Amino acid sequence: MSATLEQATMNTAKETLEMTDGFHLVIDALKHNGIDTIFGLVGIPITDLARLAQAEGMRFIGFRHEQNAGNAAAIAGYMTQKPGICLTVSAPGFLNGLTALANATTNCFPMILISGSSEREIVDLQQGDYEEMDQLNAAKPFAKAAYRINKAEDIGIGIARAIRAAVSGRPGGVYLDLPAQLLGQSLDAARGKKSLVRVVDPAPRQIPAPDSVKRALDLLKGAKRPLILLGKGAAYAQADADIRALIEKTGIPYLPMSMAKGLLPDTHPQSASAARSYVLAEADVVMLIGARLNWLLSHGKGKTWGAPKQFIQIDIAPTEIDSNVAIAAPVIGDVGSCVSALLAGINSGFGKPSAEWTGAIAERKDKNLTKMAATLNQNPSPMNYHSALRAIRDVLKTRPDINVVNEGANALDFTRSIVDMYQPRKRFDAGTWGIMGIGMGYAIGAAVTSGLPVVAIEGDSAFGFSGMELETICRYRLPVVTVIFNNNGVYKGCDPNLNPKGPDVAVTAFVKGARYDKMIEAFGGIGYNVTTPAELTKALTEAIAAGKPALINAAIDEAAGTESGRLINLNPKSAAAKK
Ligand code: ADP
Ligand code: TPW
Repeated sequence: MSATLEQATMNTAKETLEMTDGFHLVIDALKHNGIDTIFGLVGIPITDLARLAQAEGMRFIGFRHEQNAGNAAAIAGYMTQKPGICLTVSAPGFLNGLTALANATTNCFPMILISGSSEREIVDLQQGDYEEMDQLNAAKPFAKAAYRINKAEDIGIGIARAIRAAVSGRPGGVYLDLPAQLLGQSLDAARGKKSLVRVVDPAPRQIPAPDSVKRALDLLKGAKRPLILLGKGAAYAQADADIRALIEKTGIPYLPMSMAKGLLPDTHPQSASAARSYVLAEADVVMLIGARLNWLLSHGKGKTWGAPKQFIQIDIAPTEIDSNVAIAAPVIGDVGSCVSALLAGINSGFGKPSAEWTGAIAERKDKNLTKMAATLNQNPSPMNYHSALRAIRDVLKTRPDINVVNEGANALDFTRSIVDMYQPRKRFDAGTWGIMGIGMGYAIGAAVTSGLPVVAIEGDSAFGFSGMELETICRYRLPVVTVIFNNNGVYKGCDPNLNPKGPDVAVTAFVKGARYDKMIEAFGGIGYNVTTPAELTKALTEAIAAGKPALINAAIDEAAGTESGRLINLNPKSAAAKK
């Protein structure tokens, strides 16, 4: 045998001997699709999967609770249009992650929850395996889609399917079940490589029907008091320039929903935020762009909406249309394609809204802003939400690139209306559910994804749901500054205990004068304890400049705020009293 032939034979033998396994194929399949980060929490059977991810050059961000890892993945998905990946162990780990998956689906964020699971034959006969659970079926009602991969050669196609399900159409959460034995299955390396699938055009553009665009434009043309409502679907779409052009070209006043703040700077002259109740009540034609008429918009009816109106709704999900009230002009497609089609149809015959309408809005805005300025400029002692938020607003104005995470009741409502946003996709909050507990997960996800600082503005109760992740923030040295509005309780801290015979404190009360700043010091972060707006300004400025993990315990008046924030009317007692 010649030397070359001998070498070739040896190579062939080596190739046929080279094997891969489920662990490697999962990582290869994710990397093959441009996914470079996993958020998760290790244990049997996925510790080695996480190790391998790291060894193969991916980032693995390890959390203290799976819900927070899932929230980080979800917000990464919202920021990038690529599914965020959360990796957990079976049963309890999976269930901890499931809340985040359900929250992602509810908010239309693309994410994939990947959980290890027990052997099918044991689970299906309920023979009591370690962390046994029928996870696939448990996930189904809470996810946009749920899949299980049973054979190593299906890993490529299974991950492709999960990616496409997460990001195409209306984005959402996908569950992917990986039985432990799948990860250990070996496969010929060449066959394994061939089985990988790169998803082509995972979220194809969805062009709206021309007659739907014409119908919408006709309605808009005839409007006397038009209004545009921007939702987080509009922010997600990354069609920022066209959305701005549509608003400026038509001259129509607009309202951003909470996470759409900054899509255009909040200081934009056409923003009607400071006259919100007025425009919602008075508008005659309202164009919704990536926003649902759910509870956050009073379901499109009732006192909030005042005068009868007609709706135009741009959405990728056809079944969203007519979900709460009749929609006169649905435009189905992705926001980018729909907005550019509308823009193309706006010609010189398209008049700007009357001075009567824009003038009336400007008048309300002036009045409300003057009133708000007077409230913000007060300096009560102890400080309250307004004086503390004035300080935060002024610092954040100097750093429009900073990500803002926000949760709580009063802490959420006041921050939303007082702290202006200047850039798209920089505000992440309690969202569609008004859920508490997204704080540290979103903060970590946003810091890792953007590489930019995060300021998390947190009610003391809200913070408690994810507070242990301060250790994660310190471990990864993330530039996250957490500000706690500490008023000693859920909502307020001064409720009386209504059971004088019992040993316990009021149902809303926490330990008084708690020092959350000491928590971060335990992990090597920088703690600040502040009691005045001036101290808050100094601490926040310093902490942002340092770019290191920090926590500011901002002690505010325990009587400040209201129960349930601005949702007082949703409390059954108040709702019953109104009837
Ligand atoms: P908000 O809470 O800000 O009002 P919602 O979460 O209620 O926003 O609504 C977002 C809407 O945007 C959903 O109905 C969703 O189907 C839609 N959506 C998400 N992404 C896109 C997209 N790329 N194009 C069009 N619609 C989208
Ligand atoms: C998962 C109910 C809504 S707001 C809130 C709770 C517990 C906390 C309010 O107090 P906080 O804010 O954070 O101190 P502030 O500024 O008013 O003092 N569990 C979940 N989600 C929700 N929404 C709740 C409970 C709730």
